Amino acid sequence: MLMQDMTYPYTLPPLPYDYSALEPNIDTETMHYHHDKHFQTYINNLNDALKPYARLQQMTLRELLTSRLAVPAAVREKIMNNGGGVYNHSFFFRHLAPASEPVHRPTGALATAIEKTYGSFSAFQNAFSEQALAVFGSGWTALIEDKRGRLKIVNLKNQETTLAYGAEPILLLDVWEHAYYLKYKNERKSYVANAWNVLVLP
Ligand code: MN3
Repeated sequence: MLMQDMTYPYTLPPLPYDYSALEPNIDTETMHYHHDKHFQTYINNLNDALKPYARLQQMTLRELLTSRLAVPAAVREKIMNNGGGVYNHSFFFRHLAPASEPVHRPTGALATAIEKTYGSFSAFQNAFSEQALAVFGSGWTALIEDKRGRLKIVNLKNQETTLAYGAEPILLLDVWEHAYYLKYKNERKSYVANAWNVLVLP
């Protein structure tokens, strides 16, 4: 079951590959910190915020994130921020794979849609990378299909999610510094360029 369909209490899903599997594109130490510490912290904080609210504990993560006003004001920001962090990271880690696997180029309907919208996969990569470099501070870059069925690259601040667009991410790249700083330092551009070797395209 996907994490977005789960309810309280949330637990850290194991990485579906080894911590070193994405080397040298994403280093082992970053994977340990990012998955075991950062992701775990969002999960802990979300559980902590939900602890006193039996009603919210019955709601799935997706329901929580799309029912902002149903969440008491006292914990709304905490649940939206940390729930968003859980949603985004659950997607992010699941949609990375070792560079050797043949899953890093779009196929089928997505390949056709990308070509139609951007001209070519490499033109799409350039557009997506450029947008990832334009995220000011912490956030994410995502590819979504909007409500009219068009592909769209969107930037998300902090732990906002694509659910704000009524969509699940097709592709989602973490551009918080914690995603790359240990290896790439301030070179987000190199991180984004190398991320294409390990990002999974459906
Ligand atoms: Mn992160």
